[in-house]
Amino acid sequence: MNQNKKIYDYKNSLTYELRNLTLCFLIKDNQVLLGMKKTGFGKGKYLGIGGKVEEGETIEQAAIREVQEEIGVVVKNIKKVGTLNFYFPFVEKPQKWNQKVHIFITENWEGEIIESEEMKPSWFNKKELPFDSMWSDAPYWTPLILDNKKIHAEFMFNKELEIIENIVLIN
Ligand code: 6U4
Repeated sequence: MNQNKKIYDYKNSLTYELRNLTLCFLIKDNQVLLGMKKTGFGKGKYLGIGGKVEEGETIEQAAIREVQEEIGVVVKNIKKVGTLNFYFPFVEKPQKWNQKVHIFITENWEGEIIESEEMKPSWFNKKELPFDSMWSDAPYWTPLILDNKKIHAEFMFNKELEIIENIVLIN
């Protein structure tokens, strides 16, 4: 495919729905909880807490389940604050990589935050995020959702997994 092909053309050429994943950010005053992913996709990076939506569950149920599995707490009153579409047209089997991530935030949870086999959680000041250790798209949208904005963003990556095009909409 032509490297100059735009997100818009590419997404309209897809013949399948994007896979749904979740990301949840726990907020305490001016701090946000990120997890260092210890396994799988994105190992070694800091990100919100989440994972794949399983068959038979809603996206919100998946968000709650993933937080419980990964850091041991039950989140309450989660608020949907955005969606991210990620496109990887230049990798082998893009259908395995292309995905839609649903973002939630919350200030309420029950239980004690713990480290699991999948995640090592840490608190960060909202204004001092570890972008060098996060996904390259994180600086485009994380500060917005932490500033209470609702967003939709789309990112297209090249073969080296660098961003080659992005769209960030604030609702
Ligand atoms: P398993 O079931 O073990 O294969 P795993 O590979 O551990 O799953 P997965 O797919 O459950 O990971 O979750 C990936 C997580 O990474 C989701 O919460 C969504 C998040 N994520 C994916 N791409 C991202 C990106 N570009 N920027 C970001 N988070 C991303 O900040």
